[in-house]
Amino acid sequence: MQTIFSGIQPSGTLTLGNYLGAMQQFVQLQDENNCYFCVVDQHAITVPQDPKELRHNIRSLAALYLASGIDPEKSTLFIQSEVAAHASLAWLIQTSTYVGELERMTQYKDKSAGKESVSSALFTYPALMVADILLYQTDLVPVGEDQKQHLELTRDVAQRFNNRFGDVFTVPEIRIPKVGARIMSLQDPTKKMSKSDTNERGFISLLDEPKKIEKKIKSAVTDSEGIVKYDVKNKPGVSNLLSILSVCTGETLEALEQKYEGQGYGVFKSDVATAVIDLLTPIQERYHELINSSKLDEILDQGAVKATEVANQTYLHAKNAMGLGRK
Ligand code: ATP
Ligand code: LTN
Repeated sequence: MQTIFSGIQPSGTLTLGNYLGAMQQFVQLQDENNCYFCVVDQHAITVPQDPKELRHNIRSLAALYLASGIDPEKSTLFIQSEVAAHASLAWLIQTSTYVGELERMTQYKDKSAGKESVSSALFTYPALMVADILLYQTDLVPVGEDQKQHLELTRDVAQRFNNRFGDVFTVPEIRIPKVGARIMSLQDPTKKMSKSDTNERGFISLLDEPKKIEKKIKSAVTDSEGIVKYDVKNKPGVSNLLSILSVCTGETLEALEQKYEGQGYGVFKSDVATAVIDLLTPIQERYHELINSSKLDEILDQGAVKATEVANQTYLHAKNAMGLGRK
């Protein structure tokens, strides 16, 4: 049994990319491992958020974790800001994280590009992510492809801290799915699908109605060749839809290429839409049962208690190892 940790930001409604790249792995992993899944609300505030909307998004994300199949009997589900040790350890971690390392982070470069006032928290954000992971003595972190660089940094910082202060942290491994690790925007298939995209047609939200899903997939950017073939470089749009269909149905990319040989994009797109709708309908039903229930609060309360217990131990260990405080 391994310890698993992962987090998702409540920065909007989850997209199909989040589900296929991250959530689907979480659900599979929870049967045989000790899992912690977190609503990382302190990460979301590294860019401006409307307080009312943020409150809503936090609750909605927690409900979506459960609706997607996270089982509170098997996994610990909690909200980051309800476990004080995350921010506390992040400060200690910052002292072992170099400015040069943070400057190389592509997520920071992307999110700060062209902006005038960029918060210092957006820059130091990876240190908080490192703290999230190390607090639980995590063995494995399941994430989408875009988080690889942050995970490599986590390993470097954990090793550096251990070398200086003794064996405090487990050095985690990264787990990225083979297909679905990078679902692209439907409108610009060279950009990743993102829940904070300003163009709503670029992403499918897990809560989109069937009609909307169909419309978005039918208007997804492809090419004029009319051949259903997986070729990311020359046919990014079609390849993205093929990946989506493959992870939704479990069929291999090769089998799907054969199935749609000589058929053009009409039938193909309509099958992609059906597969996505079939995947999301039961999730949406469970979501609507949960979102206003007291059961959701109970689960999150229990999750915070359990996470706090484990996180405090590691935090104390790290703090003592660095010589802070009196004992
Ligand atoms: P934001 O747009 O606010 O930056 P996001 O949509 O990129 O958010 P995160 O909360 O940063 O989502 O990511 C949650 C998880 O989903 C991470 O493991 C991340 O790697 C994964 N993920 C995000 N976008 C995609 C995508 N397009 N394809 C596959 N996995 C993804
Ligand atoms: N940085 C991640 C979200 C995140 C995370 C984590 C993922 C915060 N803390 C810990 C895995 C483990 C993102 O932007 N997707």
